[in-house]
Amino acid sequence: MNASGLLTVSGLDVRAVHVPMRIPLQTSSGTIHIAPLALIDLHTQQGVTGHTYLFCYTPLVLRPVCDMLNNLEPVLEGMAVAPLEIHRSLHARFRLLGTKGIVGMALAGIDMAAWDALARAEGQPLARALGADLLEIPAYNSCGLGLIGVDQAPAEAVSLVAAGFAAIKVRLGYADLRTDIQVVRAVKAATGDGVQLMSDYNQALSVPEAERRVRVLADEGLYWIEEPCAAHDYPGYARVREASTSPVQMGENWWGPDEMAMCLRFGASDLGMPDAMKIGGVTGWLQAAALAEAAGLPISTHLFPEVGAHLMAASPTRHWLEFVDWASPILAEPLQIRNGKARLSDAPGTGIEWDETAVRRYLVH
Ligand code: SMN
Ligand code: MG
Repeated sequence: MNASGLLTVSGLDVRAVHVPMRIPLQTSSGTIHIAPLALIDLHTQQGVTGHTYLFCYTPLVLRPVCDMLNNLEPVLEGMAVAPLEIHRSLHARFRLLGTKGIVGMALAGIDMAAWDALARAEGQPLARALGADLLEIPAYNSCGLGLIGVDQAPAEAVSLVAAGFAAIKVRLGYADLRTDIQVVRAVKAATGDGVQLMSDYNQALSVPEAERRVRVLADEGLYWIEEPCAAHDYPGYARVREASTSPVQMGENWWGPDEMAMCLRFGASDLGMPDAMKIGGVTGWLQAAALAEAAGLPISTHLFPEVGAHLMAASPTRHWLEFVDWASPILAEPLQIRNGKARLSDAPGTGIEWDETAVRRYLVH
């Protein structure tokens, strides 16, 4: 312990892996076959190590994110593991450049690893270290159901439900609205009434086209319609929301709680789904969760289900956990889902431990 009784950072280990995805995901902005992950180990002088990973979306960004993290190692060495203070000082250091993109990803990784170390040092799961309890969090299966067309979507939907889920998400944004509707109907017919169907456009539409499609989709029983148009067009979203009787969902592209606050100011969405990385790690999430409570906004997670389950437990307006299994092949204890709910274990921290054999298999040199 240092003079203030906190852990002290002694170093960072950063590794790059390409983890093959069981089901490739075809979205309106391209197909993802592998998960490019930056694995972070934050070491402390006291022997406690915090673990986390960053999902880098494209292999083109994986190495730069790892370089950024390695560049930050000397800055972190000797710092107390006080995540709020690390957050403050690193954000101050990058004030002139800003903290979106690669910088923001690296800062969020450091934050998540620091919180993991802190909870481990207390011998507590992260949820408990945040003052929450080990709850069961309702989860939807998001591991597929990309833009694979009306012939393939129903069978893939059935397989996602068969994995033990009562909610799944279908990607939309086909060239014409007719195909969107055909796919939604085919998936609903195949999975039955008991299954909730979320939908995601991944920003594919113009505002007028989104207004047109959400009006027609009103009777299709979609649980939510996610990111119909460009993520930062909050006035545009307010118009789409006005046109839609289905709840509008967005938030995976909020870079920090200030962008979320701006979205709320425009009344742009019915629901929110911050991304643990883009929102600023655990520290950014807690700020977002407070904003959500004040605004009465139900919030769900985006990717990162391992840390996300703990964050949901600590979120007063928790809604749904997005389940993806993209990191599972490199984890010693992947997150367990039973009866459609994520079960937080009492393992310390986020519960992330590497399966070192698998990590070596997927290492990018
Ligand atoms: C998504 C996000 C990141 C990668 C692939 C797909 C999608 C989601 O927007 O919300 O799951
Ligand atoms: Mg999405």
